[in-house]
Amino acid sequence: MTISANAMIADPGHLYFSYIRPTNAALQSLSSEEGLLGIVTFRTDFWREDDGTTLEGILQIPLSGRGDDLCEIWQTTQPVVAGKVGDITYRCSRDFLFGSITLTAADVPAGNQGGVIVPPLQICAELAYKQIFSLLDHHGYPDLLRIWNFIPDINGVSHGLEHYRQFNIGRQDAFLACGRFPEKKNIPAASALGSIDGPLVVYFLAARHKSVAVENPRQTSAYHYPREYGPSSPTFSRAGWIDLGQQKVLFISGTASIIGHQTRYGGDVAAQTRESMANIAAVIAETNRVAATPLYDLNDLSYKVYLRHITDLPIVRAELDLLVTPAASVFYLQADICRQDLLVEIEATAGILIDGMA
Ligand code: 3EB
Repeated sequence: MTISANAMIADPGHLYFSYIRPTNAALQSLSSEEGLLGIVTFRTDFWREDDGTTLEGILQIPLSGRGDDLCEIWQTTQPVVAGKVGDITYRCSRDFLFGSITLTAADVPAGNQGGVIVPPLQICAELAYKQIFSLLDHHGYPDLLRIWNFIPDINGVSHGLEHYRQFNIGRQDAFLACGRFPEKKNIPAASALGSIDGPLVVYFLAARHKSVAVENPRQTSAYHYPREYGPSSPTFSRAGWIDLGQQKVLFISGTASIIGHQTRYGGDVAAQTRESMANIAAVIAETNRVAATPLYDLNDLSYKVYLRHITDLPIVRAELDLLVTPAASVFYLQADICRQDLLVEIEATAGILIDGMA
């Protein structure tokens, strides 16, 4: 294929992601690769060298370490530069920016709003999202495509409110303050999981080009959940879809056994898995409808499955094996889920390349 100079200027570059179980050596050689946007590890053991130092440029998510030895790698075909601003560490190409921010609630004093205490975690969530939006606005990556939130002790309660609900207030306040809400301003796809103690960790992928937010007809949009789930609703969309020309990338948010706004099958992890997958299938159908082309199906996706109880893994795997080709990439991690009655959350991503399209 010949590419004209103009086409090269317009080419946003491809976006590659992979889920692997690598060694320290493999990671070190990866971290010197040209188009590297980010490396995320969910392991707890190998990120330290023998001398106790941390591998440069690798984001460590503080999960329990039960589940797969997973590393997530984000790369592009364009040159990448690294930067740091405020509490954010990032790497960006001309068209993509991958970043992370880590804030410790214990370092932030509780606030006071007209005599009402503002919990430190809520303040951290608001600060994290405000820093992210300011970075993206300043550097010209207006579209927050996908974001992952790891909330310490997510179902724990302090200041009379569950941590996840505190997080939701701070997150929504930042969207409002930065003019990114109401929803027509494009809400990102997201996952929200519980981490083991420690800091709030958020990582994200943003783009210069606009993505399309997709909702699920079987579910109330999360940003319209009623108040019974907390004072502020969660600000995320069910999926984000971005058309890069030859490549069409789909990010499906963490998806659970929720119909409308209600949890289904509390206590039954097999049924929750089937319902989550039915929701993912509905999001795919909705994406194909919006794209006006049957671009995706369940077998094109790479999956990350978060289990509240790692002992449920054989049950969940057996359900997925019935629904998805054995060739699909499926990784399992242990993490708490944002509602006490949810046992499983599944996220998925597809980065299909279309040959012969300009
Ligand atoms: C749900 O649908 C399940 O708060 O960012 C999934 C994905 C969930 C993202 C978030 C929450 C979030 O409400 C939980």
